[in-house]
Amino acid sequence: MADVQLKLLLRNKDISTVNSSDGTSRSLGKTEKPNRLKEKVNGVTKPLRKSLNDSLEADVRDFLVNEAELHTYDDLTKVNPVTPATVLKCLQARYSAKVFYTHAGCTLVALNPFQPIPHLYSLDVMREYHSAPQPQEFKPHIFIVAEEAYRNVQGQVEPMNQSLVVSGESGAGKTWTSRCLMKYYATVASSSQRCQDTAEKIERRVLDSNPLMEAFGNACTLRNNNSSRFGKYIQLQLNSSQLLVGASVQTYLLEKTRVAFQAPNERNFHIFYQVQDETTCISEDSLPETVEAMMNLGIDEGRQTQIFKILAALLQLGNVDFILASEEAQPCDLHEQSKGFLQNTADLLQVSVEELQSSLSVRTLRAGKQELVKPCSQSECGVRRDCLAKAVYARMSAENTSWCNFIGLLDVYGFECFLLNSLEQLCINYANEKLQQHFVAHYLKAQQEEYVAEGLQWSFIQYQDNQRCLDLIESSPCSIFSLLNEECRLNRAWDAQKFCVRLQKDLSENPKISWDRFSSEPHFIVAHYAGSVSYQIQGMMDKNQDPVPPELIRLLRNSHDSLLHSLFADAEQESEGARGHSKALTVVSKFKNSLESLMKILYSTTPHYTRCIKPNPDCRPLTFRQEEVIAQLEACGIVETINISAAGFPVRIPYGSFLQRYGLIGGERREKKPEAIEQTVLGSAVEMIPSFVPEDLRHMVHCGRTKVFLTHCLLEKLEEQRNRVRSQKAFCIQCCWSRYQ
Ligand code: AD9
Ligand code: MG
Repeated sequence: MADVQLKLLLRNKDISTVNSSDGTSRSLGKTEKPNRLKEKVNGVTKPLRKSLNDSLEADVRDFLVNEAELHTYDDLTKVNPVTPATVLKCLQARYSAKVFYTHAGCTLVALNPFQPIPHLYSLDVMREYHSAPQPQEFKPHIFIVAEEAYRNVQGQVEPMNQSLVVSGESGAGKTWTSRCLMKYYATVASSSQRCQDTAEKIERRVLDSNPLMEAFGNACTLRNNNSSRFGKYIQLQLNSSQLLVGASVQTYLLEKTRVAFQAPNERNFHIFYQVQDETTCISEDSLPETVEAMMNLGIDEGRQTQIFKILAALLQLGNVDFILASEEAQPCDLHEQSKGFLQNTADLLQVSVEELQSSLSVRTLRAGKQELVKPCSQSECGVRRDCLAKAVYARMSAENTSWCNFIGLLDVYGFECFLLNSLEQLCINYANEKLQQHFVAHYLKAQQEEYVAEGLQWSFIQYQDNQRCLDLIESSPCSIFSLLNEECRLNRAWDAQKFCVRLQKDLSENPKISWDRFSSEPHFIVAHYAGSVSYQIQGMMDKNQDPVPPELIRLLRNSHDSLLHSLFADAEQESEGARGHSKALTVVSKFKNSLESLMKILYSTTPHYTRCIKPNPDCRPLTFRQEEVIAQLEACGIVETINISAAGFPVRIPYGSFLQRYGLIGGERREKKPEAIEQTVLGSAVEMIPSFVPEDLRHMVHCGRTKVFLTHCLLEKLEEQRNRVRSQKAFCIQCCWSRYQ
């Protein structure tokens, strides 16, 4: 048995800043993805990557891959050899042939068609996949993943919970895919035998959670008209008869800053436009639908009225502006037009207008037993107003419950790298690092199984995953998160420059961090698995504390509205007053805790990964941009898995084909047809192959039960050798011929 040793080298891709010819550097542009960077050499911009077509020519050997048939490859790992270029070409060929799903080993790659493909998702198709004895034999489809999880959940010995992880960049199709999965389960896991009422209720509730969550958590952004501004993990509970009996949703990191601030040409959460009775930017999403969903989810009319009144209050609050006080040392005054808005806000929130105004404009300080009041500056008043809106919105839109024995759907934000990246991106990319670690562990297991099936012994050494990067971000006692939390605890004036120096002093031994020396603002760069990202330090502490002034908490707890009162009943620890106390949970601590519980759940389930790919940035139907796609394949880990497989023996050639092509190197006088060899090869090939391969290269080849496993390097060498032998032969023939002349 051959002993296969995998050595995986860490890729060093510190490319988040680009040195230009004048010696300065710049951060990544908004539309630049880490792997789409270009280098400037003598003022000329050249792609860093070898031209894709060049490498394609080199990689796609026609005896391994027939380009005309590329679109027929249902599994990217069967493209031979597996390289980023061949994989890309295969996906492009399939996309042109309007085939949108492709397996990549244990992962499903879903290309967004950006146009409705109704026949692909009809009830009939669902039933076909559901009733097939072997759905895997059907064309790749999200329903295969859905069905596999559905069959696994009952397990043969004991029930095994399943997780469907859907990832990809904004607009790639994650939410669309999650909805599709929920529709599938609502269809196949419902029973006609059950009491019609209950059954209908549960399936409806599952489906109705979508418009409701999207109304409160989605918004129109530059990259997606219906962009989810939160991560979500939906658990669909099945009973022992495989019927849907309940559902729950856990949400993560809602982008609540959007309530108070939207980038140019972006919008607030859909629900605000719905209650204003405006047309929303996505036609299918409207207030009547949201109301119906609420009804079906058991949110009665009384509660609905409370919710809409609070939303209306937030809309009114957004119009409240403060102006400088007429007398010094007095609290800021209200802008004349704002008085009515403030009154409306107070009425809708059912709080006293005086208390509302003072909690927005006056800070209470405690010195021992004494209370001092200090007027807030004009800008502080604005910050407090936004803080009130964000706190109320975040509390209202988060309702979490959980239980066990389920299929879980994770629709999670993908890796992000913008022109300016801050704490939000650090948290999102940290979550992606965690998921990537989980994915790689799972992928390696699947690889291991294939090697074992071919009779190769798997022992891999020196495999280094992204643990160093995770250590850098989250470990204690010394990581970016722990240092940031320490600053928050000390509660001293935040100095971004000093914090940068602290990071340099305490973390520089970790190779995953570096500094943007040419930037005027303090930054640090993290080398993530999907590329390097430069993070701006300025503003991080405020974002991490995210304190709600105690005056605002008091105000909301005193509200006569029972919903608002209950939402803030236990809000003490969010309050600014808790700063400096150990119980004050920072944003990163809360995020880390909830991510850790999510990871615990994921590790206890059987995962199924779906990677959604956005084939072009303009959401144009059936348009495939190679550069766009390869960057996403890198960011979602497909390239990483290709690299892992390349670190082993990615070229796999059946014995017959191997002898046909390289027979002449090993002393075979001519290249035979595979059928002719078929009978004899299995016995003799294993002995013959070493004679083809020089001694020092033998570790690059392994003989499995049905195939020869090779490294890329050996394949190149065999090709060279074959060409040499062939040209010698041609030379001999020429010599013979000239002798006869
Ligand atoms: V974001 O990270 O929440 O901004 P998503 O969730 O990845 O993003 P979404 O599912 O909202 O993207 O998809 C974007 C749009 O692509 C949808 O509104 C659809 O118009 C379109 N889409 C996505 N998948 C499909 C599909 N399988 N068939 C047709 C699709 N259209
Ligand atoms: Mg989404």
